[in-house]
Amino acid sequence: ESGERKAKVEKMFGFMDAFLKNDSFSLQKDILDHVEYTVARSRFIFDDFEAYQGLSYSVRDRLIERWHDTHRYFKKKDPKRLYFLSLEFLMGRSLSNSVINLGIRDQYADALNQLGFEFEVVAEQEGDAALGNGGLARLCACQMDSLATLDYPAWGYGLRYQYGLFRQIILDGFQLEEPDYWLNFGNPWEIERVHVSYPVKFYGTVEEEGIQGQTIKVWIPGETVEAVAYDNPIPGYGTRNAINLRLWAAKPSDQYDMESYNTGDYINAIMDRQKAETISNVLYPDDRSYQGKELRLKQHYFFVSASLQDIIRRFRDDHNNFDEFPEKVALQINDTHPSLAIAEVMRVLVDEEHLDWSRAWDITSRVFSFTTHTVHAEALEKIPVDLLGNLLPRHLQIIYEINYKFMEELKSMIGQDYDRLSRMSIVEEGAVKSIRMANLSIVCCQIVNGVSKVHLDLLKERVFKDFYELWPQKFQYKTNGVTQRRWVVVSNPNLSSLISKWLGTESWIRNVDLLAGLRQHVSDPDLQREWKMVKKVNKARLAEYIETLSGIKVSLDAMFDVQIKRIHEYKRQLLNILGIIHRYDCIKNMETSDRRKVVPRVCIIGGKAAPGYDIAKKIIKLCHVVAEKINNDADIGDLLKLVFIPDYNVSVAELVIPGSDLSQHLSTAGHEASGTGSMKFLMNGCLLLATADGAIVEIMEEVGADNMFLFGAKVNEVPALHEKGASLKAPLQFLRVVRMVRDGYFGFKDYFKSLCDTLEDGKDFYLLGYDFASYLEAQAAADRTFVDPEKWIHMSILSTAGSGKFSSDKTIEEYAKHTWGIEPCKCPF
Ligand code: AZC
Repeated sequence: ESGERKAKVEKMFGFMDAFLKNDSFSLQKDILDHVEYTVARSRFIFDDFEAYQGLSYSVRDRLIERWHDTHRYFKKKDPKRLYFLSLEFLMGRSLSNSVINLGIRDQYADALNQLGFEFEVVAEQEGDAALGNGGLARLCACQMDSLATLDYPAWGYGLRYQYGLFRQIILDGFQLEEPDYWLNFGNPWEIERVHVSYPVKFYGTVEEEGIQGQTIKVWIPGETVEAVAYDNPIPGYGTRNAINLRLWAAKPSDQYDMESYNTGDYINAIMDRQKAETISNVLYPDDRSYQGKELRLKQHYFFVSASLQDIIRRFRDDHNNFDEFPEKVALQINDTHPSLAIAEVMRVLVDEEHLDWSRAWDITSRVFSFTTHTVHAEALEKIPVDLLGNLLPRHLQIIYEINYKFMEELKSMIGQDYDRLSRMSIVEEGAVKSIRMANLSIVCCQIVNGVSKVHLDLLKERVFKDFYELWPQKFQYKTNGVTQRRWVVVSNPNLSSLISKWLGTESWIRNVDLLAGLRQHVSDPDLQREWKMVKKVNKARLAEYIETLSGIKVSLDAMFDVQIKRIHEYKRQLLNILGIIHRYDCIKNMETSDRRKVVPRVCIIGGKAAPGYDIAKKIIKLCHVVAEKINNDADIGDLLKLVFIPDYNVSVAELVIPGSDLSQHLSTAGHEASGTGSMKFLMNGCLLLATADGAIVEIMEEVGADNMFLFGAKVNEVPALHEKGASLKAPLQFLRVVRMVRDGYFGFKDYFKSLCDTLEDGKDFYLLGYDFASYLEAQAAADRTFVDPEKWIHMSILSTAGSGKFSSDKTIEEYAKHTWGIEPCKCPF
């Protein structure tokens, strides 16, 4: 740091702790400057989108300033840093979140007003950054917000996909996928770092060389691609700290290969090089299972290699002894996707730094920790050996060596139990010999985390049983959480103000334990009235959105009943739809006088199906045909409506969640690792109708089972139910609604046949039939409660009051203490 330059700047400008000012005049001037000079539109004539751009660039300036100060401070203090490696981050929009975290939302709103614009309208111009699939990816985004807010010295690393998660288009009730070329209109939130770039190598051969009497392996790669950094500052709330999310994009390498140029085929040589960019082009949209695809493996290694070169370079700036690496660096691998990093660190230490194997292994196993997000064994990555050996020949050798040593150690501990040895081996023998990335991660990492208490139990008892018996101390869990900044303050400003008013402080935004203070006011009629008012306003906003989308007018007096998440058989959107058919059928068969007792419902479903997931796509279509029938049945009127919200994403969630009364989390027990949607609804005072699965079990402990509507088989009952198989008979009501679909009551009889087949006795793996009766009971209980508004509001307030445990701030504090060993490092000015 140049003290001289700093003194000069101070003298010229009169140094203040923030270089940029936040008074209304300065903000207006900054917005106009950016409109004129960055966006290159006239400062006199510009539209909402250009206002969004100018505004965002001016916010970005403020982020950059904090970012610089934070990183200068980190550099000075040199704390142990956390590097959070994830192939997916689902950030959504940045504008509102940034200005709220910077504490200048109102100032900006005022400045915009002076210029003739409205903040909300301008903020709506922003598209979502959807560089991820679902829960896992959104969790990372929430955790970045908490890491910044809690002043942890952390970096996020990811990939800058050109195409984010596909856009869902609904045509005649069928899902179509459209590419999400999200960078089309520029991205004011990133900073391209042309000078931060690293070569990433692929293919080639491994040769042996003798150096000082030792034989070492040398990888002679066959292809080089350049990784260029794009930085996305992440501001903390109520702190000057802003951390970095560094995303890599692939570019052709400068290290050109003479041969292709010498052939004289200049154009084709360039076209070939251009192919390098495809590596980071597209996010894989399937969140179910891993297919051994070369491009995907290339993405993983591209990401791992670039990130580690960057991390090691930063470490080397201040250290030259790798024994200090674990004291200065924590590497978190988010699911197994980045787990090649283990082999890469070993390769660098052994082949490039010439450390002996055991020292290198000791260091490597002390820096990594691993979190798994699934209970489904088929979602654990397996990389075919042929593929890996071709793309990364040296890494395959290293993984074999790690496995060899592990197997030897294991044999000495458990003897010749070959079944168990083969189950635990990193290498899976079989028709396609493969590397089990989860086993590699468990063998290497000192700590393996699950994402809820139930998830850990399942890991211990089922998924990683053998490993748990060997190393019980490795296995921990950190219950997932979501950030109250985005999910309440940004998306539900009315509720946020109401909470602050009743708690007498805004401190809950940083110290979420304070939310529990709402309990003492729960019976206050004033709070109840205001709480109800806020819900009504949010429902009106959602109703307006629904009307614009679908033309359907919904009544604000109806219960808004919502299920939004990726479409999966285990998440049982089908159970929801069958329940709706049942409700419809009951109303149709009711005496008119009884209809008066029916609680009107607006059922809302949203979510994307993986493009190749046939059954999930049929569920979407079923939802549409059922909606078509019900919504056009004049006889039913406002008693029941069904709406499918297309293209569900983060910003849609921000609109839908605050306007919901009831939210459904229906996974067959033992299938949802945690679930985080439930937490967002809970914070917003929506009541949950749920199975006792994943984090719901802990939510029950916090808010009390009597403040929720629970149903269905329990985690420990499911295996026995599966054993009963075909002898498990579904109830008549269930058979009746399935029959309606099967017989073509809603049309598309042939198309739905395979879907109905999954529900036959003995084939109903997800136990829809078994759980149906208790599901309907839970629904009936929700109806009974809804007609007692006082009781409903009471439960709603208690839901928010009990949601503190599910803030990502809590999760991150746990990780910091018990997994990463990092301390806050707060930028002082
Ligand atoms: C999800 C889990 O399904 C969900 O239960 C959990 O809450 C979430 O991770 C965060 O831990 N898993 C995924 O989203 N998985 C993929 C591959 O996208």
